[in-house]
Amino acid sequence: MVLDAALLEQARARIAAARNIFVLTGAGISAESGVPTFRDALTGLWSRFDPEDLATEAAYRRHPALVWRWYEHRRALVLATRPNPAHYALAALAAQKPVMLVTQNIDGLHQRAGSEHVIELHGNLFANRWLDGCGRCDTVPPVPGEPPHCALCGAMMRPGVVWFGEDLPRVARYRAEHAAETGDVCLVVGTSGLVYPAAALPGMAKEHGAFVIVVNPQVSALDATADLVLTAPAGECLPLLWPQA
Ligand code: BV8
Repeated sequence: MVLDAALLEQARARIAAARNIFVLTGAGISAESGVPTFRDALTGLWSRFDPEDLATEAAYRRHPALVWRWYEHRRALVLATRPNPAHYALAALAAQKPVMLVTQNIDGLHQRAGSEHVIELHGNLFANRWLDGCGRCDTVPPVPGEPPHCALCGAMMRPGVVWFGEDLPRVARYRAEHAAETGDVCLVVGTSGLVYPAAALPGMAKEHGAFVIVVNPQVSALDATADLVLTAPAGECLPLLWPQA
């Protein structure tokens, strides 16, 4: 992928001059780690489903084992991968200037690359919680491939992620909106810009005066909001945008 030198230089200058950078990442930043993007995540058993039909509470109540195994499959996938140069570059940037890192991803790769204070808008693949729990839930020994159940009330454990139709965690949403309102540069990396309310954040940043840079090898719904689009994979591009440790 040949990056336009003038655009690269313009992006470097904007980032170097920035006081406070708001970064929004999506599934594309983990693609070079081998984690399928959200819209590519449905393989094998789940290939006949649309993610928006599987990542819902209704689907989980209807087919708990199918949905639970999809998350178990994705947990195993993520555990077998490593952060890529894009994740590490963002961790290096945060050592040079204030970075507010907001991610739509649930894979935890930013944290494994050394980023702290990651704002996880859609939860985390490794944080389960109870569905209709009694408040004192404790698990019976889990059956592989089946969601664990509470020994006291029989409630089912569920993935600690935000499903479609569910509100975002209040604190994460507040912190993400604050980042959009205060960042003087908004760096959007690896997202199709199709899932709301996360996709509204770069527009909010622009309304508050931020310079918006999009990094994506494909066109995205956020290109129209961007002041500058770098058409490149994140792992190749981000390490070129600021000094690495
Ligand atoms: C809610 C966790 C309301 C689960 C996910 C307007 C306003 C508000 C809501 C809506 C709205 N319009 C519609 C809605 C409803 C819905 C929605 O947005 N639907 C879409 C499909 C139209 N939103 C919701 O339901 C949200 N909740 O609004 O609740 C509410 C309010 C009060 C009270 C009750 C309810 C919840 C949305 C969260 C859903 N959960 N994930 C799981 O993962 O299993 S979303 C899921 O999509 C992932 O988190 C993923 O990250 C996210 C977004 O997708 P992307 O990250 O962009 O990934 P995608 O595959 O699409 O694109 C990858 C990109 O990477 C591509 O552009 C590709 O070109 C690029 N790429 C590839 N390789 C690279 C690369 N880029 C860089 N480098 C590379 N190498």
